[in-house]
Amino acid sequence: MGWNRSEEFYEEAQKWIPGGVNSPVRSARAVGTHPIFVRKGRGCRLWDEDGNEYIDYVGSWGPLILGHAHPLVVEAVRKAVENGTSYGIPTRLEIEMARKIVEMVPSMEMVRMVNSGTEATMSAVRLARGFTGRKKIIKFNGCYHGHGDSLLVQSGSGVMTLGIPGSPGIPEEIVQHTLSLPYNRLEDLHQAMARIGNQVAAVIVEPVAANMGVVLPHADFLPGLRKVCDEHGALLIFDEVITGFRLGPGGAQERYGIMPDLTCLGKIIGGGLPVGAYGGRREIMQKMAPAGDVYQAGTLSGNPLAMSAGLATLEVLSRPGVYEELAEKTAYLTSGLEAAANDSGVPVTMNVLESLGSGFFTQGPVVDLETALQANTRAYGVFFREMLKRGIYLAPSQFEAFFVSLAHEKKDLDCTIEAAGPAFMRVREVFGA
Ligand code: HOZ
Repeated sequence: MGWNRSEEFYEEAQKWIPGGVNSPVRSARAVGTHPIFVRKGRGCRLWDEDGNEYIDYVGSWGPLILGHAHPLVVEAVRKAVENGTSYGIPTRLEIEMARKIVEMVPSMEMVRMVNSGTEATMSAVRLARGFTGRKKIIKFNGCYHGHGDSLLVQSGSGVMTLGIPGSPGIPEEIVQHTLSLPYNRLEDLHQAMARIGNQVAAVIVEPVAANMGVVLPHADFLPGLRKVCDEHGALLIFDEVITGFRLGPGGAQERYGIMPDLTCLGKIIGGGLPVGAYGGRREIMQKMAPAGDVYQAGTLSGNPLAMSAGLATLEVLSRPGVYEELAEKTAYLTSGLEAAANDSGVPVTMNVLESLGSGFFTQGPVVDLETALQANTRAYGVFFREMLKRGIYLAPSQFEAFFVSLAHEKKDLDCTIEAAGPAFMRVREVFGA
């Protein structure tokens, strides 16, 4: 397998685009190589500019739960584009999308469409502040809620991968209102709330963290958040940009039976087109302009192509049995990978839920940022490169998730498990057991 063309494109890209990529997580620096440049995707497969073929476990970082270029999504977008790409005037597609989301996500009574997950979380935070009249926000270390100023504190995803603690350019006056606490540790939250509870507008959390690798909530964590928010009059915001429609039709909130006040969505609801959404209790959402006085806007919000792709995706996800199929496929893959890791003697901790997972190169357990950071990132880098050579495309960072789609078939999963054997062995040769 050669990557001459990708190398050339990467060199060229760096002349015109900072770091050669339009989002830091796409850089493969953390895994000791350069990005591949993609030419096309179909089903669970990708082809790069050198003609190499890969089984893809990134799926555009989560949206492609049906796989690349699903025929129903392609058809829906094709039909929509023939009527124009954007109007900046309401369409009935937006009502259909809002109705569908409200039907599927238990806590959401109203929803506002935006263009990215970052926009969704930024807007939800503004709304929480506007609704409560308070300034402070509590988040959790290793959770990533996009790159809005208030939330880029002790963040996961690219910030964690690159080892950037915060970011220059964000004024101290803004982040002084954000407190970041350890994930899964309710005692710390209780202590903080005892001090500043009456100033806290919202507690925002990834109900299943997926931006420090995948970290599952302890049984008492989400109920504890709900309780403490109620006690102190703060809103609870679930960032379900990754988990929404991924862990089941109603996301993490349905799975764990905890109703947040506001929910942020993105990724899957756009079927691979740029999208985000936030919504929740009617009483809170009615604060948004023009119904209320909290302002947020967007030229392309509710874009007809994104709505069409998203609706086609949600239609498929409403069919009986799809989540069972996704879970079965993922369980099959996970047990195969675990067996391959065990055979090689390399310690790997698999944190997996439904079709979302991570394999940490550490003995584990991985329950928060501190334990995630125990992972041997250089070992992951070796594993990533060995898998890439064998035609398996994983996230180019230890601290991201893998995503299984409906398009992954048993033969693809078998191929992946087969590739993992020698890849783990190579990790063992380099690092020992
Ligand atoms: N949120 C994703 C990473 N965990 C991908 C978005 C990005 O490009 O940062």
